Amino acid sequence: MRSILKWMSIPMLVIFISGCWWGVQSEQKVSTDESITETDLWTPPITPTDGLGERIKLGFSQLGSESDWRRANTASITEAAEEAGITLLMENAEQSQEKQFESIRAFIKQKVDVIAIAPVVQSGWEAILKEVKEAGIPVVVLDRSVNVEDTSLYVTFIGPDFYEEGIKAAKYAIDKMRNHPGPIRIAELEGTVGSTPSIDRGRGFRDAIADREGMNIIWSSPADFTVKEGTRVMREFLEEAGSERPQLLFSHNDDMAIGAIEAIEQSGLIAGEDIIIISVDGTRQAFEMMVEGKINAVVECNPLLGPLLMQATKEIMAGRTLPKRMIPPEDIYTQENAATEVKNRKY
Ligand code: GYE
Repeated sequence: MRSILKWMSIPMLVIFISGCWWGVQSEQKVSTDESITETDLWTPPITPTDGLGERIKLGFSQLGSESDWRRANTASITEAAEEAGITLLMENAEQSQEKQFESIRAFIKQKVDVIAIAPVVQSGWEAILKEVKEAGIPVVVLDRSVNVEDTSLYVTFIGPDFYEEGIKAAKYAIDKMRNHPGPIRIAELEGTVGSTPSIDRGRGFRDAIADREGMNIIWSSPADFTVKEGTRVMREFLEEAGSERPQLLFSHNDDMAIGAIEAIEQSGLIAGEDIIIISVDGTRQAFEMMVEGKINAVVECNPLLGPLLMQATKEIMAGRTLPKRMIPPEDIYTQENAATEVKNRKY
């Protein structure tokens, strides 16, 4: 295998490896970023295994358990590791980057074969990733990304395109409000400060609403991706707004939207009518709320990354080069198709 790989050009490799992936994950087609250059690609310092030796040991630093998305993500990784016969050492950092560093150092000491990280925030990773590189352990970045200049510090980033999710949400908002004379007052519940999904969903949404005059984000605050904070922050928005209430809410995840609905209903307003609600993730509970008419649209963000992570881990251990970026496919759902889709939701 190694000798075949040696003479393949990088674009060929990307296609070749994508091919392997698509074979394994046929129901979950992954796209890759083909703008990646040869120097961006990580070359394995390890001796490839033939798959017959000891079980692969994967250390995974999960960032927390703040939402239904996160719980589904943790379950997917646990199940996929078991199915793949990979020994998983998983640590929950409870939203602390410092704790993530500690578990990563512990993984180095335990001599795991591969380290996967779902980073709570995107900055501050350079030094720890250098430590991991010096220890000769390959890193997979999962879900949220890291902002590092030297991208050779990780092998691949498997995770959604959050900017695109923000754009999808904004396009729905523009369409939904097309007959509204405006100006349109928008409230935004942001996720964890400094996290990639919060930064990029906010950016995508803003860039896309700039196309339609009179759509203004009047209220915007972080609510940490949780139900509880969603209720608290939305209550504050409504109190501040008085009779000039928001006409549209963009929530960076379903949990905060569900929390916000509680505040909206407590204030005597009708969620989904008096205030149009758009959120991100696509949890079963959000689908049920769409069926009830309380949420208008949900941009899907896929947490079921376990099989992709296990596949990547095996490819790395087999000495193969991976595409630098893998993006799971995602959709947008509205009240029109929620009832037929709700039963298909896996999380
Ligand atoms: O949207 C949110 C979770 O990083 C994509 O984190 C993930 C986000 C997800 O808490 O619900």
